[in-house]
Amino acid sequence: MDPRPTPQDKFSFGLWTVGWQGRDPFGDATRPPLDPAESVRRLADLGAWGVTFHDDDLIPFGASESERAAHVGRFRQALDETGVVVPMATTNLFTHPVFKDGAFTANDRGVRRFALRKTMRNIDLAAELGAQVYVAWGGREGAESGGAKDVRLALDRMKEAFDLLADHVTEQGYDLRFAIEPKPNEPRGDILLPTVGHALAFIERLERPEMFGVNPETGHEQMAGLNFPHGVAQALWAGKLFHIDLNGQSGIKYDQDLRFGAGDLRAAFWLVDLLETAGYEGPRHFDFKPPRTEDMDGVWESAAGCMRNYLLLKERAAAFRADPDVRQALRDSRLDELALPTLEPGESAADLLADATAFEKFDLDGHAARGMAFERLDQLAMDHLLGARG
Ligand SMILES: [Mn+2]
Repeated sequence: MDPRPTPQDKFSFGLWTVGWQGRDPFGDATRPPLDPAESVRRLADLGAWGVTFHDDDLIPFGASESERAAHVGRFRQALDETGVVVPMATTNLFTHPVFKDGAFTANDRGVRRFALRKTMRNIDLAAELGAQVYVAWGGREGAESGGAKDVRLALDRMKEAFDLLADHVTEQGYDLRFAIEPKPNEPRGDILLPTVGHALAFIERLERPEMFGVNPETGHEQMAGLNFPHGVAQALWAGKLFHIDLNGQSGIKYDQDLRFGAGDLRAAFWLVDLLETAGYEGPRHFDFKPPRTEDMDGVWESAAGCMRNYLLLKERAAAFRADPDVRQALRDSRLDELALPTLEPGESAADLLADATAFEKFDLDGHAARGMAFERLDQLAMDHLLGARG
């Protein structure tokens, strides 16, 4: 009952998570800056496998070439010392005032060109550091008022940007794929590609759709009132779960970025059950913010808690799946039947139309009267989640 994270668990953290100083729209920083090399060492001590970054987390915006090289060198040294890997990187296209109206979809064409250059520059660094996923979160791609953004044109510009970036990665021969991160709002009033579903549909319009997947974040889908495990399941079904951002959120409100397992614990249980049973092999990446009430001890406690909660839920989910009573309950709820194709092999529409048992002789009342036994199944899940079984 005391799981310890190891690199095999593939837990990764953004530098901006443990490094968040606690600045929010109403208050100043409550914690000192954290050196990226120190973050790498502390995360390695806790059992993390990977670390991820925005360009500006590692290299302050506007740094000279020599400063840039020094920052990257110090980071690389910490990676080499600890064996921590860089599975993913991303671009900060939201902090600097120049991005106030977005980056790839800013109305100002010069800003769009600058944003592409900034992104391409960091893609080169990401590839150099061995990243295989490049996340794109368009936090400022959106609007507060209807006339301010022509959404159809903005999507043209978004497509243009991603097509160009995919060309760049292909031409350079990088082993890198993109993961688009949806979010419904915050910081913009309404953000483009607000949910996993919007992003999946958008990807199919790109020139190289095979290079694009999604990076769903727990809290982002839950801010829209959506079922996070369902969104992730659809991404898996589409072969598009390239990366995932795990955190906690308590319902429809501002983006809380709580540690994983906090907030909607039941959704976290079903999510871990899904990832572990679906054979997802990518990083388990935590994109959370240690609350600004915490000092540095609280920050590391919070980071350790993300991994601990994942591992505890993984144990609970495995016990649930292995329980003979659960297996019976799954059959009683006819989950095995859902796995059967609705038509017989080779059966056509005409064959179905000719099958009287499917309609004319179908036992409508019998099927309507039969309960699904889902409450028994769900209570078994609750018993496992609460540690009352197995
Ligand atoms: Mn978030």
